[in-house]
Order: sequence, then structure tokens, then C-alpha cells
Amino acid sequence: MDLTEIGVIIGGLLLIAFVLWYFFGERTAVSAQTAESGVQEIRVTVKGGYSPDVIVVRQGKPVRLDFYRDETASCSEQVIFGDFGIAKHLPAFETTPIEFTPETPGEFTFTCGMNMMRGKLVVTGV
Ligand SMILES: [Cu+2]
Repeated sequence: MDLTEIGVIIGGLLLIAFVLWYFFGERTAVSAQTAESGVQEIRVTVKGGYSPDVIVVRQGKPVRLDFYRDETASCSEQVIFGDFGIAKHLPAFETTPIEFTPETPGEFTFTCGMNMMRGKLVVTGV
């Protein structure tokens, strides 16, 4: 391996790092953890936004998103997963589970009832 090849490899790695940073760096993409029951679980804190606001799950396995609403601001009292036909009321300072099984890979936006707060569910293929 000569210096040129090493340079190309390093350049390629830097490019990959840059692409990852560009698309994911600003937001926090977090993968759901699969419990023993086989359910992909993740806790989402609702406070002026969703944290994490990018959630990665696998296709074809049940998902449970535990939304903990850590505020009383009316903006966040509802969460809507339009692609899954889900609209749920989130009582303040309580955890509300939202359960479904994503059958198709893709990116699905979820929002508050006013479409102001946004998050993204990324469903990856098997
Ligand atoms: Cu809102």
C-alpha cells in the first residue's frame, strides 16, 4: 500500500464521517432496544420537542414508544403518527405507551396535534 492508497482510504473515511455528521449530527438518532419479549422499546421525553426526535426501529417487529410528557404546555398534549393512523392524548407527567408494528421500511414523521413539534421514526428493513 503506498501513500496515495492510504490517502484515498483516509479521504473516503472522512467523507463517510462527514455524510453521517451531515445527516445525523444535528439530531440524535437513537435505536430502540429490543426487550426479551421481542418488543422494540424506547422512551421519548416530550418537552418543547421530542427527545430523541429520530427513532430507529426494525421493520416487522412490534414497537413500543413510551412517551413521557414532562410539561403541561398544551402544544404537546397530543401526538400523531399519521402513517399508522395513531393519535394519542398524552397526559402531563405521565408515560403513555404507543404500540404498533411497522410493516414497511421508510421514514415516518410524527407530530404534535398542531403539527409544530416533529420527530421522525426510521424503519429499517430486515
Ligand atoms: Cu403543538
